Order: sequence, then C-alpha cells, then structure tokens
Amino acid sequence: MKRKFIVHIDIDAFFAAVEVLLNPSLEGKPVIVGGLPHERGVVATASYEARRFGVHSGMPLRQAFRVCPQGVFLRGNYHLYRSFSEKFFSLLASVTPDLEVASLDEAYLDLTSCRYLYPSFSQAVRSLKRKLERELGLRVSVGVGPNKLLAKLATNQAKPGGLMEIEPGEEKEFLHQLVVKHLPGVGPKVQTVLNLLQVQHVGDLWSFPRSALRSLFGLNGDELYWQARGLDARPVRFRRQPQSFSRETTFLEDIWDEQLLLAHLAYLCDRLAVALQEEALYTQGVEVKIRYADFRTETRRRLVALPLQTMGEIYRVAQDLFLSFFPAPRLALRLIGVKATQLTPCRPLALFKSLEEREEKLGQAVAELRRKYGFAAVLTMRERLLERCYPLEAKRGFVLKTASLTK
Ligand code: DCP
Ligand code: CA
Repeated sequence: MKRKFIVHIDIDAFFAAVEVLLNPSLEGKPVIVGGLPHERGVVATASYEARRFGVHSGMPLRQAFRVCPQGVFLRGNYHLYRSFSEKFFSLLASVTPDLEVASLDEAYLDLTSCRYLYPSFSQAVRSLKRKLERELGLRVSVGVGPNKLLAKLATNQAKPGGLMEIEPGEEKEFLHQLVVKHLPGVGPKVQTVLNLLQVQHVGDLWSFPRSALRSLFGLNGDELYWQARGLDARPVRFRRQPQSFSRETTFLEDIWDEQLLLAHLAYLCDRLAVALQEEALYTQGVEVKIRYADFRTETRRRLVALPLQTMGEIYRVAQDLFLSFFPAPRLALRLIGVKATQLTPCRPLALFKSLEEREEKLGQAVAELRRKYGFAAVLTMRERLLERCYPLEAKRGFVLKTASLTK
C-alpha cells in the first residue's frame, strides 16, 4: 500500500495559551483555567508552568489550589476559545481540503497527494507550523507519520512546541522505545495490568500474541495489538460540520394529550441526542416546532451557554419551550419536532459542573447498551408511554409514522 503522509497538529495548553496571549502579564506564570480556587469543578487546562506543580486537566480546582497556591485561576471564556479554534481550522483549510477536525484544537491533514508540490516536505510542514503560530499567536505541536495513530503519537512526543517527523523505516524504532501509556488503547485499568506484566514500552508488547491480549483485555486487546505495531487504517475524514440536526414526526392521528405529546418530544430528543453523539457534536441552541391540527406552525428557540449533548439535557430545554406554547387555544397537534442549532465539535468538559459530566457518562453508557442490545434496551418511562401508539422493535425503537426516525 502507498505510504501516506499524515500531519497531526495540536495547540499547546490551548485555553491557558489564549489567556496568556490576551494578557501578557500572565506570561511565564502558572495559569489554571476552569474556575476559581474554591469553586466546585475541575481544571480545564493548565499552562506548562502550572503543570510542573502537578496540575492537570480534570483535577478538582481545590486540589489544584493545594498543589499550586500561587497559580492564577481563571474561569475561562468558551466563546473566545471557539473563535480561536475557528481561525485555526480556517488557516488549515487553506492548506488542504483533506482535513479532519479531531477536537477544538486538534486536526489531521492528509498531505499524501500534495506532497510532491513542495520541494521539501519537511520544510513545508515546518513553515506551516510557523505560519499557524504567527497568525494565531499560539504555540502548536506537530507530528508527521504514515497514519493518524503515528502522527498523533509523534505530536505527543514533540510537545510542547516541537515538531516530530517519523520517517519511513523509523516506525519500529519509534514504537519500541515509546512508553506504553501513550497508546490510546492504554487507559488506567489496562496500564495496571501491563505494569503487573512488566510491560513498560510498546516494544515489550510485541511478544504478546493477539490471542493473549484479547484474553486479557477483550476487544480492546485487539486494538492494542495493532496499535503496538503502529497500524491504523482510519482515513482522514473530512467532515463538513452539519449546521443543524432535527427530528420531527407527524402523528398517526392528531394528539391533544399533553403527556403523550411530551412522550413524543422525549423520544425525538433521544434520537437527536444519538445523532449528536455519533457525530461527536454538541448543541447550543434547541428549537421546538409544533404544528396544530389546522396546520398553523410555530417554533420557539432557546440558546444555552453550555453546549449540550445528552437526551436529558436537551429534553429539559425542549420541554420548557414546549410548555411555553401554552396556555394557547388548545387545539390538537399534528406534528412535533425538535432541532439542535448552533452545533459545536467540542465541549470543554472541565468547565462544567460534575452533574453534567455524570449525565454525559450516563449518555455514553446508554449508547453502549444500545449498541449491544438495540435501541429499545434503554428507554425512559416517559418514552414508554409511546407503546400505546406504536410498535416497539428491539433493535430499531418505535416505528413512528416518520420512517427515517426508525433506524
Ligand atoms: N479541555 C477541557 N477538559 C479536559 C480536557 C481538555 O476543558 N478534560 C479543554 C481545555 C484545553 C482544550 O480542551 O485547553 C484542549 O485540550 P488538550 O487535551 O489538547 O489540552 P491542552 O491544549 O490544554 O494542552 P496540551 O495539548 O498542550 O497537552
Ligand atoms: Ca492541545
């Protein structure tokens, strides 16, 4: 197979770096973004100066204050970071359309086809790095490799501020000395087991047959087997970010019962949340649409400060909007819908209360169960009211009139 040239680019200490750029008196100081020292919540990110004290993303703010009392604690400004992120991606889009948005401050570029346009590929990547840093005012780290996995691993080695290119033929040597926790498949649990087995470097994993890794770690073991060999077939996927997602349905018969209408709304929010989750997108605008029996249509929209993704979060806003249509001339409805507008690729988790983090974890657990047992495996009591109206299929959920809603 033809060797690819994949470039991975990641902004260093993103939120903290933006704060320092806008307030140069913070230069060289331990900057901690996520909240004030005694607030609930966790650190979103910390400058490299603060990391030296052991502060890291996800650490409770109070603990961060204990280990780094001299830190400059900032609440952060998501809109500001988002505008930097947009500029980052528009600069990259001018280089190649083969671009993948991996997160708010992280991108993959597939430069395989345009590699020969440059007299020196390495020079071209180097000058792209300089250009990004000049135009953004932020430092980036860059990795180059034959696939996304190796490019990202190279970036991590290059941090902060460096550039690392894994040349053809160097992959094995690079992996051999790499500390095993850098592989994406090695979380804390896997790492504990690997420690027990005295596996410290990726090279140590090579002596384990695939079957052994699979019996130790299940499907994750397979992943680990391929990752240890630097193999990764995932393409750089250009995804034009959708502007909005909506889910709506016309009823078999007009409905006036409020509980039944809310049950439909909950189900639609559920389907919408699944779509958002699949695309790894969050919404900052929720719109509810209703159509009365006489075809009059009304919509109401609310913008929210914190990006949402889970069904519970979206439903709470949608229910509020729905109830705000009433009291109205009580006519039965023939259609109801919900729409997510203002989509964004990333929610900076740490800026949010632990309650929302728990909801997000719950959302992920539900998605996992549904992958295994079908959509109907997990439904709320409210959604179950729909059993009165529609057949329920284990795999696909309710068979509504709107066929596209049943997958
Ligand atoms: N972020 C967050 N909560 C987390 C992790 C990250 O809010 N648990 C936010 C803050 C980060 C941004 O996302 O600035 C990018 O995340 P990275 O993991 O890329 O971390 P940084 O850019 O801060 O640091 P670096 O990439 O240099 O390690
Ligand atoms: Ca980063």
